[in-house]
Amino acid sequence: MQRKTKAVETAQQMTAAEAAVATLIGHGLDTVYALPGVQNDLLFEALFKFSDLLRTVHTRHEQGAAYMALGAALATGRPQAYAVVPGPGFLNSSAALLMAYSMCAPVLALIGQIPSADMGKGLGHLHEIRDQAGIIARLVDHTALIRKPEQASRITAQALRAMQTGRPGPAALECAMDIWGKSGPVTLQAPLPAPQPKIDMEAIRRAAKRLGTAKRPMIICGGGAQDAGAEVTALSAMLQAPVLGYRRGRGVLDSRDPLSVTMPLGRDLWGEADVVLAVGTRLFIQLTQWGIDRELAIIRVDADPMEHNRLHRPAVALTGDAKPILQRLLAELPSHNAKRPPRAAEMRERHATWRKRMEKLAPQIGFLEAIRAELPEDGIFVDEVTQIGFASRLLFPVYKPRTYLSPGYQDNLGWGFATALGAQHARPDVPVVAVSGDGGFMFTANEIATAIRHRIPLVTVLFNDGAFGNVRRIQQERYGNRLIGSDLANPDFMAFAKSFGAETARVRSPDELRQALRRAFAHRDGPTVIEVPVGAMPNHWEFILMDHIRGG
Ligand SMILES: Cc1ncc(C[n+]2csc(CCOP(=O)(O)OP(=O)(O)O)c2C)c(N)n1
Ligand SMILES: [Mg+2]
Repeated sequence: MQRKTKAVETAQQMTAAEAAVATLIGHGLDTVYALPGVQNDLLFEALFKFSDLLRTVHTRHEQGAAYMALGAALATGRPQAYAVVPGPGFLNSSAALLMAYSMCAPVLALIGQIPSADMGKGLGHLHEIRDQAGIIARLVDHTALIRKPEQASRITAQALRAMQTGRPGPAALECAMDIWGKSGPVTLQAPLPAPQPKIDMEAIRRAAKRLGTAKRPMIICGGGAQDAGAEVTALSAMLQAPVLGYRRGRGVLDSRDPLSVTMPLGRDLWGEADVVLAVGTRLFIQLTQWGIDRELAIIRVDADPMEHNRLHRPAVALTGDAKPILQRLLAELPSHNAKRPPRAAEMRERHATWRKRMEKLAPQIGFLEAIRAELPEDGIFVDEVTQIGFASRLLFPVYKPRTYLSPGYQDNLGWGFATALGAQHARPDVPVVAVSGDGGFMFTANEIATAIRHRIPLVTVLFNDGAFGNVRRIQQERYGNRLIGSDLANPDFMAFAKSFGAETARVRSPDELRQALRRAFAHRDGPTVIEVPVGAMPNHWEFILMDHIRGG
């Protein structure tokens, strides 16, 4: 039954921009990441008016604003917003918006428009772009144009609801520059409840029976399991089922639990399992690389019903948020559950065996251990498309949900620094550390200025090998050492970071890194950049790109 939501206040005279901003505040948002310009002047007037309740964090490039909103959304699990001018402003933010879509992150883009009377006429207004709405609609599932102040609050609330409905993800609102400033009688819209799909209890029972009678059950978590840590942990213990989290599923089950696995051990376990419970994951690697056969039954839990059958028809499909579904499953399971011997000792041994085989990654392991030793349990680690990042996906222990942010299937190089800034801004209570290569860091290094301006104490560990090292290695190993476009002329990173006012350190060993991190985490007034000069790093790909283990 759809509940009618009451208007929180009676109508009052407001501009469209004020209505939108007041609605964001009414939904619990406390920040807009933004970069101004003439089309959004009247939006910024509203942001000024409400600045006691909603902070405007301005960046130096629109990609920075959008990545910061993404980082804030990933670190908190709550919706976040950014605002940019149309045309180039929107396009500058688009790689981050694309990424928010691929990561199912609730990011709201507020995008300006040319004067309403001329939209679509192709006159060539400042920042005009053909069919902006059409381009936006390719990037996000929900988009709307604010046409009148009277509609602005409801349209904003609908966008925020859409971001939490079904498969979560970004939404976008456009508003013409003259409409932002138009006044009218506005009734502020309270949050609209997101419809929850009814949980299929018959499917819960079938899933419980399958899992309960399984000999070697296994759980696989993706980003959609991040808010179901307690339930996954309880299910894992009840079933003695190992839990595989790679990248976006890391931290759902604490890495210190011997049943918590990542790759490559997860692949061995996939090869042995008879029933897999897949929670909020596309199972892309498993189904396209590791293989599937009739001996393995899959139970899927996904907020998006389209996801269940994309690659394979599961034995049981459950649609909705993971948490309530797993709670039902936990209640149903004991009446079906077989007794299984505890697997802790076996799992410890298997972890140790793989750990030995991965010793060739010693340089990466050393630095990752140093970071883990200094980063508190609830500190946040932001992964990047760099060799240390790839190794972290396999080897960095993660203790809690939402403390390991990994860039999803888009794998945008250069997301890390700005996204981590957003995470640190939204979670000032915990330290955030970003790792980065010299290549990726320079994508958003300009945002050191943002960290200084807004006193964001992000700690960045920058691994400088003077190259797009990952690309260089591929050229060396696969393309006869024909090196092209992979060497980098770098600034003196310490002088560069210092010139903004950042704290800096240059370290050469894991021990030195630990000391530098200790100092950096104690400095809560602004950013620190720690440079680690490194040589070529050993190849990690054999532990990530592994071929089939089932299905012939
Ligand atoms: C947006 C984007 N452009 C290009 C790539 C391809 N790419 C993947 S890794 C990489 C090199 C990264 O260099 P660096 O950040 O220095 O890390 P390193 O490999 O040296 O450790 C490139 C260019 C990408 N993943 N994303
Ligand atoms: Mg590099």
